[in-house]
Amino acid sequence: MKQLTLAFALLASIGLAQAASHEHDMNHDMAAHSEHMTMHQGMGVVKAAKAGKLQIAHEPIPSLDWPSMTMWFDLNGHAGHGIQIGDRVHFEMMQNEKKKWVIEKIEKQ
Ligand SMILES: [Cu+2]
Repeated sequence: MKQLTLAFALLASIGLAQAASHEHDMNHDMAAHSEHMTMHQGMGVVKAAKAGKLQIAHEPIPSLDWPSMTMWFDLNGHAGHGIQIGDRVHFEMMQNEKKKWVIEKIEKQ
């Protein structure tokens, strides 16, 4: 949650009075933002891994109209810990501001 960290850093750097008035706008922005950040569910098998990324041969993802394919996903935070190559997984992902697909949650099936 880089954005949250940034938001808190911002809040900390401005005065309390300003922070109070800023809060409403920030909440509003976050609410609007979350509408774009739709979570999608996928199933697949982990094919490869590198720092902060997993390659998954995923099944079709109806919510995105994606066929099955093998692709790399970014991992958010601790997502992916304990997951190994060859694991069959269920995952939840969303597209970030840079249009990259990021796995927020992944678990072995
Ligand atoms: Cu894909």
